[in-house]
Amino acid sequence: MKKVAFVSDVHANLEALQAVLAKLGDMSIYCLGDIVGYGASPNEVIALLRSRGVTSVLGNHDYAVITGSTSDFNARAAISAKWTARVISAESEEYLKSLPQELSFDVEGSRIYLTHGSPLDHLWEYVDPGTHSELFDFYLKRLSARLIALGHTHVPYVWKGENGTVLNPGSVGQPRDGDNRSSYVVATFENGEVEVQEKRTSYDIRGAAEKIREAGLPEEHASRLFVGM
Ligand SMILES: [Mn+2]
Repeated sequence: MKKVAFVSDVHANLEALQAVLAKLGDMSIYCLGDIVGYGASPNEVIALLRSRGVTSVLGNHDYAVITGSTSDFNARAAISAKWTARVISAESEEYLKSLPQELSFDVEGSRIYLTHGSPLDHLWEYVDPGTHSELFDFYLKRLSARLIALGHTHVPYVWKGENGTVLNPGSVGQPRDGDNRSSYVVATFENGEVEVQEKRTSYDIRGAAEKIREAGLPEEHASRLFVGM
């Protein structure tokens, strides 16, 4: 039996990441990208993920920071990406540049596949069960995976079909499902079966929002944390 945690969309929110990591003990942790962007603590979040040994894929906000390409972003997201590119250390930038866009590996004999957006468009495509569930069995078969974990939408779900499980752990640093607590999942692998638990934990939203305001980042990035949207 092995327990694995999936987190995503930390978005430079150190207070949220600290709260989630405190719940996970020494569990293996995988991150589905968007480590930076929106929030005010990119270097601290990268350092914490690295020191905790978290394995991550690249998200579209991480990509924007390392390439300077923000043409696909709205104005407020672009401001944050440019700010992040200015304040990020050389070491943090090297780390983001080292991240793959997809990753697969085995846990207890079950194949896991990770990417930020979708298996067909790693950085940008938004996937949710409402629009994509007919594709989920196709993804699972094509990737020979028992579990696919995706990020990007900041809305958690767990979908189970005959061929396996597709999930999104939601967002650690900027939840958008109306619940302001950090979202993540814990998957238990045993005898070829996967059981997934959706988790929430509250964190110091006030502290994270204050840092965003002090950094002069758009007010909306701070105020939305309180409502979880
Ligand atoms: Mn994101």
